[in-house]
Amino acid sequence: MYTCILNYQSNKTFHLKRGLLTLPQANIKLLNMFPIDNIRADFPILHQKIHGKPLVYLDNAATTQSPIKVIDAMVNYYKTSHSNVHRGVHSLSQRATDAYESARQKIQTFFGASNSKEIIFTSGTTHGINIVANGFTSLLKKGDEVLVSQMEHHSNIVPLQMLCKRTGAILKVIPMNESGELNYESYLTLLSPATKLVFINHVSNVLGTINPIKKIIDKAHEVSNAAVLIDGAQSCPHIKTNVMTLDCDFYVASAHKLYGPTGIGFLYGKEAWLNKLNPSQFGGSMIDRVTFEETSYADLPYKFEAGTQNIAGAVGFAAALDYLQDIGYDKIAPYENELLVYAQEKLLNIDGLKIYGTSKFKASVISFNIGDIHPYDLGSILDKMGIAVRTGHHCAQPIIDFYQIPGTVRASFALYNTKEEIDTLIEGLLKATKMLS
Ligand code: C6P
Repeated sequence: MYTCILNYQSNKTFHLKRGLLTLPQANIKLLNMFPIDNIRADFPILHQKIHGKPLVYLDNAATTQSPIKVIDAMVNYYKTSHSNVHRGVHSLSQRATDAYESARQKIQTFFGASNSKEIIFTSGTTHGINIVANGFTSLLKKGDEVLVSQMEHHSNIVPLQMLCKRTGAILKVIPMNESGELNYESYLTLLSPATKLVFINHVSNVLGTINPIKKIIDKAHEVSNAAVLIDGAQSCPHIKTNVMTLDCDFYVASAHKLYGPTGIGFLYGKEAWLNKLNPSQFGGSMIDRVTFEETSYADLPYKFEAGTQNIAGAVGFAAALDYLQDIGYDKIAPYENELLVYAQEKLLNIDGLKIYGTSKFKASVISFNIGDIHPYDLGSILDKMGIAVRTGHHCAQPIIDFYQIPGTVRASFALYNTKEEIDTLIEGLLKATKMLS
């Protein structure tokens, strides 16, 4: 039986047979060449024991670990260049400013934005989404419509819900099916000239589904010229993204899902849209001129960067992008896909195990339950075996309600995971199931 698992932005599809990728010869070579031992050596945190057992870290959709190059870049910044940016004439401040602004440029080129003004530093995906949702307060009126998908993270649902409360706009939900795929036909029915905003994730953090975002963006533009925000939190570690090719209006992501530090991310917005949005955080750095009567805002991108930013985080973020670039998505994606297929096959051999999210196009995220065992119990026992998975609703309660379950166990794979670790997970699950049944 063949399954198509990967859907790149280029619409490339790899066919899989019994866990073996039937790739062109060149790509098979890439798989064989994947330098997993060297890569694992780059991540100091992986080489430790938890409860006396070697750590098996399978919670990468929550946070990825950082390679030593990222850690060193931040330590080096603090040792040699730490200061505040855009404020001082002194050398350290200039060094810090250079590091901060060159991180912005790195993000711009990595994600294919046309101008570094379109890259706003944020504390992460959630912050970026809030900037956009708050900014639309003055642009929406009663009766306008905003769309969100049923498989969205709370970070998308809640800011939009609040925006609707403030403006009288109506929140509409694009439904999904049992396999965890968006119902594209329903999306087309929901789209109308009243649609002003569409918020959608590229990859679901619970189901792993890769959504057809290019089609979604193009249709939104065609029908109503609605602005589309793509939540790239879960896709950017697996899928190379170019915001200009996608033609999305906004794109958000977090560095900590990309082997970078926590507390830093970015919002990409088309310049014309960012110019229309009002900022929602006010203070130093984001102003042009202040009197007691009136304040005018700074130009992009600073209008949205009030107060002192996470400068060391920006440095770490840039180093993480360098790290990813050095390895290359062309190697990472097939390797992670191989892990996904291997894990799915092994998991499905466990009696009573059900996978939630069986879309044709998936990233390396697997949510599952075993019989009636509570996911929290499974996760706690796995932890005692050194295996880190996430359990619960994963900040996407509507998905959990859809399946009428208490939550799921979620294993999510990164470029440093191995098939041996998946074997350890399977052994752990078999033991835990015996203990709990
Ligand atoms: N999902 C997970 O374990 P922040 O926290 O701002 O960096 O990212 C929020 C967020 C937004 N969208 C999606 C699709 C996400 O997956 C996340 C974070 C983590 O699944 C923590 S809940």
